Amino acid sequence: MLRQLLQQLTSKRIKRLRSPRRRWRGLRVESLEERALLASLTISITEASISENGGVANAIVTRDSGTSGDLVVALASDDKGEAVVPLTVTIPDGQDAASFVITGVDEAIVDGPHKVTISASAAGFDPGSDTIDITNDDRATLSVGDATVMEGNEGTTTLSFPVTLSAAVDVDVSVDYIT
Ligand SMILES: [Ca+2]
Ligand SMILES: [Ca+2]
Repeated sequence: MLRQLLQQLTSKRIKRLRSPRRRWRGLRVESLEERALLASLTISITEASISENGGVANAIVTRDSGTSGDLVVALASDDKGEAVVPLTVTIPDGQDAASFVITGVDEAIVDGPHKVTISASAAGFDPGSDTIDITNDDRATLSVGDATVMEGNEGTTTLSFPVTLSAAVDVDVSVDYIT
């Protein structure tokens, strides 16, 4: 009886010892496959923000797959009305990175800072991205026009004053006034 029990226990223990090893072998294969798929691109933009009017930022795109061969990387801005980048940049053979510039796009609208995402992609690589704020350089002035009304003989009469802005504004504007 005791011998049988010991045999059962030993056999269970051997199974337990073998089973994790089998799983571990499986895990090692999966891990290597995943690692092979994880080549990726990263973008690093030096400046946190630039002006829409003449602002230029420097950026670097890096690959983590070694330095062998030219790699043509496609670049994109998610808001070409605020910032543009070259269509492509090439990481040369023997290098793991290449630099490019981001250029602000000027317009005449009074707007707040816009966050723009710059992304890099290439076949066989996970894409990379970074963001930059494009700041506004436009101003608008308020003006209040004249109003006239006949005074009448009694009661109250409404006077309407036109309030205008000298330039287009991309945000709501509230105006305080006193009479
Ligand atoms: Ca402007
Ligand atoms: Ca603007």
